[in-house]
Amino acid sequence: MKRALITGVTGQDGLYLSELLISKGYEVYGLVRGQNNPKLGLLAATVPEVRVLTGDLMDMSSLLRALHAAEPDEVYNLGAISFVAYSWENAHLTTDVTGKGVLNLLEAVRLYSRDDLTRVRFYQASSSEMFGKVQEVPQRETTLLWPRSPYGVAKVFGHHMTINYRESYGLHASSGILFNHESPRRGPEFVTRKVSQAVARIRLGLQDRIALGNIDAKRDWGFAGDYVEAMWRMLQQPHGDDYVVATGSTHSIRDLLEVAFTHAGLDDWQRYVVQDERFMRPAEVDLLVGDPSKARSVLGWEPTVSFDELVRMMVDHDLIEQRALAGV
Ligand code: GDR
Repeated sequence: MKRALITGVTGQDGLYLSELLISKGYEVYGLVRGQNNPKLGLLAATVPEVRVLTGDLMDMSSLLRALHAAEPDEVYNLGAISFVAYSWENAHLTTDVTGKGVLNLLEAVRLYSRDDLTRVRFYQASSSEMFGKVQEVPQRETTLLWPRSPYGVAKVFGHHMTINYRESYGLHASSGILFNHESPRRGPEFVTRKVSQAVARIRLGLQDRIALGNIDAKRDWGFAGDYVEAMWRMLQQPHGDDYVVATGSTHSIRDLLEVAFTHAGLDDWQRYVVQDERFMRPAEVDLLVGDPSKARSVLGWEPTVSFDELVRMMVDHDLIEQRALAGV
């Protein structure tokens, strides 16, 4: 039986990846931060098989302890401060967790593995935010990185550190450059879920308007359940490498609004949307679209959910959830 250790196990991707690995017969250990973490209940309700270990990406000795407890074959580093807008207000903390946290975990894996660095395979959750002010369209593994947020800068550090551990020590380390990936489990601070929840509430008469920032930005949005499959496939290869994981199509937030409102039976989304300066970013990433051909050819990976299907899935979920919450 293979064993895996996942950081960020209570997040959207951590939950999907845990389910995937458990369905493949893995013993899954999840690193959870802090005392009485409120997300523990969600984890226990969704994937009760996960064995919880306590630790923090900023505390290397806790990572070493977790590695000794889990004795993993595979380590997936999904833990991060992941909300881009928040990273300007908390640049140091984002750098420590999202950037230096990767180094702490890589170093803990190296120390734990001692003289046999083939013992553990490592996955780093890198991000399309690293492309920022894009230097090439579509973005691929070799595109020059130009991050536009403290979060993006921290992810670039983690990405290069992962490559450095692969090249310096021969660690089986892979970096998945994942473009935006969403689901009904997405946090409500991210734009897709913010829209799907608002649309459901407007449809049910619980809310009148939604306030957004820049609705002209374009993203390559895929389904998170598909993307964790790509993570796992990376660690099954003979060598570590870097892969773009994306759908290859891009849509604006206007497109997202159009599909979401229409699906809920509401015409003319402009009536419900107001622009609010509070949601504008100091520097925006205008256009992201990935080229997933390497993931397709090497990993045999394909996305299975289209943009429209994804948005409809999220609106359907939120209509049920909001109806239940409001008792209507
Ligand atoms: P992103 O996701 O920053 O791409 O990072 P997010 O959904 O937050 O923003 C996408 C785009 O929507 C615009 N936008 C708004 N965004 C939010 N959150 N709220 C709003 O009201 C709003 N209005 C407009 C943003 O300006 C942006 O252009 C996500 C995160 O999951 C990262 O952790 C991950 O690395 C990348 O995706 C890939």
